[in-house]
Amino acid sequence: MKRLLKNLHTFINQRNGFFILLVGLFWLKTMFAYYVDFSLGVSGVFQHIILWLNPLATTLLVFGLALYIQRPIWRYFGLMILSTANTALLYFNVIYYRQFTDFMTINTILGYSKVSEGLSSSSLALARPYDVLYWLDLVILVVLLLSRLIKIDQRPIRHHLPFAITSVAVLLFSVNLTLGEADRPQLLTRTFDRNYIVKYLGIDAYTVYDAVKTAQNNQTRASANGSDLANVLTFINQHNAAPDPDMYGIAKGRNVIILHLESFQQFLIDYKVDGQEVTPFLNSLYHSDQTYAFSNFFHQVGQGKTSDAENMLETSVYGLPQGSVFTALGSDNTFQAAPAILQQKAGYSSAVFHGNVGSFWNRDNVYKNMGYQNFFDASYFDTEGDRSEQYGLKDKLLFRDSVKYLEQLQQPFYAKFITVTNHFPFPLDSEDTDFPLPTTDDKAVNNYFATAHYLDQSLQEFFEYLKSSGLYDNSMIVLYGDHYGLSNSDNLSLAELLGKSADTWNDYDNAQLQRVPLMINIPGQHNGGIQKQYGGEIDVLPTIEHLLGIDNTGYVQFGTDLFSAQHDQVVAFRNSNFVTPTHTVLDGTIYNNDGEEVTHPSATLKAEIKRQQDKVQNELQLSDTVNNKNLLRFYTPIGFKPVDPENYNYKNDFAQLKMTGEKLGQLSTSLYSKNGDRTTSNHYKTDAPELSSGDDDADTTNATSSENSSSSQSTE
Ligand code: GP9
Ligand code: MN
Repeated sequence: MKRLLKNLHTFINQRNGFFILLVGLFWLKTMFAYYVDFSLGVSGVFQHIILWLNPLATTLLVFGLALYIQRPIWRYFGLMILSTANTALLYFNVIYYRQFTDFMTINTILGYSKVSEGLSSSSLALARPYDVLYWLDLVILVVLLLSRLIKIDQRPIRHHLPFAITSVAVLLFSVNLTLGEADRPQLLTRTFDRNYIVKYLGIDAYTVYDAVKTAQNNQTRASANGSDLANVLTFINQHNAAPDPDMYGIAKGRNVIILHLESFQQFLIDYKVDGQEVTPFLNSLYHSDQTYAFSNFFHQVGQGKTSDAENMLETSVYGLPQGSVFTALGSDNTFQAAPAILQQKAGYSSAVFHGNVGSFWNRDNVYKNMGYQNFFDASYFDTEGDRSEQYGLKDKLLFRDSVKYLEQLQQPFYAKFITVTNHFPFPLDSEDTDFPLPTTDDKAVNNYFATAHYLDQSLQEFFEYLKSSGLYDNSMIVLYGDHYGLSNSDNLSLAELLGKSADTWNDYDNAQLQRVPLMINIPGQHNGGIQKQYGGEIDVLPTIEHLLGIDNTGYVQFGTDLFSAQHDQVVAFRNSNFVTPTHTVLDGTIYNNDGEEVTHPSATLKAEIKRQQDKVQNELQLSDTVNNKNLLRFYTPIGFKPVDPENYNYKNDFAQLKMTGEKLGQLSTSLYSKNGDRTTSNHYKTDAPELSSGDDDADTTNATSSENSSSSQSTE
């Protein structure tokens, strides 16, 4: 033992030993933070290996910089400074994470961010006794150095050593990045979640990545000038589409419930497997005369998938050509979005219900900028064990467990439910399904029908609750599929199920499969039915506004009301391809809508297609300018008040809603108040097997989790 200590002492007294000690200690602290303070959702051996590896590469790289310093005393000093700075970065992120369940961005660190409040004096309240562990090693080392128990090794460093260490670090980092990309393709291009970058690449790499992105964004924003906005406004004015007077305001004053159907494609509607309807409930809704059901409605997302769909629905502005506008720009951009518009123009309250972590797609920040008053993310639900699948709480439970929050919203409300169970590769516990699967050679294709069926059942249960609780009759329910579930390569296996052949399957077929449902259910209306006009996600907001009797002139919205006589039926895909009621144009190739390629278009057709192609390109490019240059910060439509994200804090929404209801007393319009201050949860009937297997008292868990967070809540 004594010998071991002596050896250790000798080792530390050598310059290389001291370096290795510092790197090792920092690695340990990072591991501690990963496993104790952060919840990174690490699963499987492979992800653990990446996690263990990732601090090594960057720590070697950063600490290795000190080795380039020639004078020993300064080299040691440099090492200690770098180690302290890196510990500070790690520790501040730990504190920040305890408050926001997210990592600090450069804008938060510099205090520029509008949404993510930085660390304040109240953050001290978030410190824990064991935090000493983050700093203890540095204190001990300084004492040992000052008291010369550790001596500064005066020997010069061999000149190739720093270079060798940097090279090893770069190599390690490349391995790390490759492993990360293998486990999570498009990790950096799509940037799903800050949690993911930290999980795969570590805090240091994440911070540098965020700094580079921020600098690029700031540069683009700084280049914005007057003519950018003028071009956008000219386009918007030219594309103004007046409402159909018969439809305008038919849903005025109703609650709006948006049901975001994950990965749900139109072909599922009325589709049967073994003679059994996949989505009997949605089919009945689709064919109801109380539903305006669109049969030629397309998703228009890019790499931002769900977040792009959300962005279009909320703002009628497109996503970006690469990456997600939510994660790339959403923390700081100015939005003029549905929750704020509805609140300001018609007194709506607002909420999102989603069973995944709030940081995914940067929703926790973006929603504040959009003016969402409440965001019930995974922290408000019991998501333990078999209650969750991949991206969070299973749909049946999401709907069921949201009711206690939903009933507290002041009416009219604008409430959005984002489902997740029907997500690629569509796994589902056997207890949740007995649906017969097709037997193609693609497992994802087969499973898709079971998760879609499950989603359908969850919607039926929710609708039954809406009816029995009384919410249904004064609501408008908008259901839409966010994007494809099966990719173009899966479509080759899907082809046979659609009565086609993989051999003749082509781009045209892929494009037609980008149809997703849009159904607007307005109980009590009886002139609904299947709507054949062509449209896309960009058109939903203007349509909803007009149905609610809200005038949207002057707003920067790229879509047009689907019911308007002037509605533009050219549907742009994010890659500039487009579909019209007569043609489909893919990378310049023209197809008629029977799927035949038009090899010799007439001069008139050619000119028409060119005009449409130019318009699509111009529209997408203008939308990109709005996003990239954050143009809406310079433009506020008349009668609109810019959103102040600092008004929102999603930590104790439940308690706040209850308080609002109590304060309003007789004037409270929440369902809960209308029900004589009693919950309507008992109206909810579900066959979710997760509830019978164990604890089905969602009330206890949810109440505890939200009340816990409210007590640790220190801002506002
Ligand atoms: C996760 C969910 C999925 O929260 O919305 O996003 P997607 O992978 O479909 O973009
Ligand atoms: Mn999605």
